[in-house]
Amino acid sequence: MNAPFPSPSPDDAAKPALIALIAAPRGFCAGVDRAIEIVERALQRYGAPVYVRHEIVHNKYVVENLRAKGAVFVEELDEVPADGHVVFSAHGVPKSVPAEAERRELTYLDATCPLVSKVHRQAERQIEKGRHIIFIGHEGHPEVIGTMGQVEPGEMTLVETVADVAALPFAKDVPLAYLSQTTLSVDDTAEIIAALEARYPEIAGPKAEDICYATSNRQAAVKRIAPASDLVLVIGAPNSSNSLRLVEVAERCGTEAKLIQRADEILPEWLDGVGTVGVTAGASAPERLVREVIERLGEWRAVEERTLVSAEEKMVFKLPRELADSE
Ligand code: 0K2
Ligand code: SF4
Repeated sequence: MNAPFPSPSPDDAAKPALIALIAAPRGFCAGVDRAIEIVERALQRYGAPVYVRHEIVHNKYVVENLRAKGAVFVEELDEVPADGHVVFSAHGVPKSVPAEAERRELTYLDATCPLVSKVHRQAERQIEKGRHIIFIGHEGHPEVIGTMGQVEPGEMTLVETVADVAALPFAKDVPLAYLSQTTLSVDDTAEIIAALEARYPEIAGPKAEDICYATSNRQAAVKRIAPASDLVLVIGAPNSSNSLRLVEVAERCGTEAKLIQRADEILPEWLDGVGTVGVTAGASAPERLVREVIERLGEWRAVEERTLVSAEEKMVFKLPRELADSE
C-alpha cells in the first residue's frame, strides 16, 4: 500500500507536531451554496452554455469547476448572445441589469444572496420614506455597485471610514438612514455607525444588522483561534471581501495572517517557529481547499487537527421558483 504522503525525512522527525487549529464555522455560507446550485441546475435544465454575469462567487476553484461544466463567465450582459441564459452572481446587481436583460429578452436567473436582496429592499423603503441613504461599504465592490444601483444616482452616499463620516456634507436636520455591505468588518462597521449616530442622532438604521450571519460568525471564529495560533492561514481570494476581513481580524489579534487561494502557495519557511497554525476559509472557499491545505502541511510536519466550534449554522436558502422543482 502506498503511503498517502512522503515519508518524513530524519530532519522532519526532529520537528514537533504542528497543531492545526481549524475555525468553525468557516467556508461556504448558505448564499454561496445556493448561488452555485443555481448555476448547476441551470446547466442541467438548459444545457451548456449558461452565462454567468461576474464570478458567481469570488473563488477561482469554484469558477473553474463550473466553467468545466459549461458555464461561461462574463462581466456585462452585452457579452451574452440573444438567446442566452444568464445567471446574476451572489453579490447582486444594479436594477439596470435585470432591466437590460428584459429589454433584450434574455432568460435570467438571479443568484443574489437573499440577505443582499434584503438590503436592496431596505434601500428602496428608506427612499420611499424620503431619507437619503448613507451606505457603508467598499468602493468598487460588486455588492456595493449592486446596492447603490437600487436607487437613483444622488440618493445614496458611500462611506468607507470614520473620516468619511466626518466629511459628510449633510446638515443635522436632513432625514438620513444608513445601510451596509453584508461582508464588512463587524468592529470597523460598529465604529462607523457610532460616528454616524454621534453626528446625526436622528439617523435611521436597519432593524437587524446588514452584516450577515456568515460574515460575523466567521470573524468571531477567527477571534477564537487567532490568539492561540502563531500563524493564521485564510483560504480565500484577494477580491473576496469577507475573506480579506478574516485576515484583518486575525492580525488585530496580534497574529500574523496570510490569505491563500490554494495550498501550493504555502511556503515551508512560513512554518519556521510555528507550533500552532490557525486555519479558516472565507464564505466562498470550498471545504475541499481546507483539506488540501491540511494535507500540504502534513507533507512537512506531523499534523494534529483540532477544530474549535464557536457557532452552529443551519441556514439554508430556497432556490428561485423557476428552479426549485428541477432535479
Ligand atoms: O465577500 P465578497 O462579497 O467579496 O464575496 P465572496 O467572496 O464571493 O463570498 C460570497 C459572498 C457573496 C455576497 O455576499
Ligand atoms: Fe449571503 Fe452572507 Fe454568504 Fe454573502 S456572505 S452570500 S450575504 S450569507
